[in-house]
Amino acid sequence: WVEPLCDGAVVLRRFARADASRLLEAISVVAEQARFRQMQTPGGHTMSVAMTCCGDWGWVTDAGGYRYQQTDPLSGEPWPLMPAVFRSLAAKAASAGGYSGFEPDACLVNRYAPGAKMGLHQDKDEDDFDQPIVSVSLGTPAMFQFGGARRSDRPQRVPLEHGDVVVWGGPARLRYHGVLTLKQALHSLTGACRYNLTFRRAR
Ligand code: MD5
Ligand code: FE
Repeated sequence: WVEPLCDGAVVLRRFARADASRLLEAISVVAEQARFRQMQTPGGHTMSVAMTCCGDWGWVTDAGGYRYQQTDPLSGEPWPLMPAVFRSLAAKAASAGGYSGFEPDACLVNRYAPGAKMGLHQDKDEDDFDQPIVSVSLGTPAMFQFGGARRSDRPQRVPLEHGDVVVWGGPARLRYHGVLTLKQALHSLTGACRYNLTFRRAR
């Protein structure tokens, strides 16, 4: 079912469940070519979330800042191709959320172990904020924080579970958001981890 979050954002509850095992297998294939790593923030901190990327553009952070690049800094090789099951799910979800014709050129794969979190931030390293973002949650449950246009706006909490997909666009595209510290839990397909696929049009 479709749950409006606010103007521009909808949660598609359980939308990715039927594809979950194929998505997780595809994550393994991506991670064989570009392993999960904990990147450094420009401020010198190590992120608690482990990340990898696939598609034409990968999002990276290091002492030089946040950016998209076409190669994996660990190998110097291009990022893995975006798996077909990723592409089709992202396009299907965007359509269901009101954005037809979404063709992501970047997928950031986030892996949260218990204790990992993501602080409030905006996604603003992309060229065109008229393009939506599709986010897919797999594995153990997380509490998503959904804030406003300013960091100081008090965030709402939205629980996200295995198979939930959120489509962010329009006025929601630049809202502050984050993920609270992942609790210890077990999921039959992912063990103690939560995975999040974030599909974006970078360029
Ligand atoms: C996550 N990942 O659950 C989230 C899902 C990231 C990130 O935030 O940057 O890797 S994406 C949530 C999102 C994207 C774009 C806009 C908004 C939320 N929003 O307006 O709240 O690992
Ligand atoms: Fe984000």
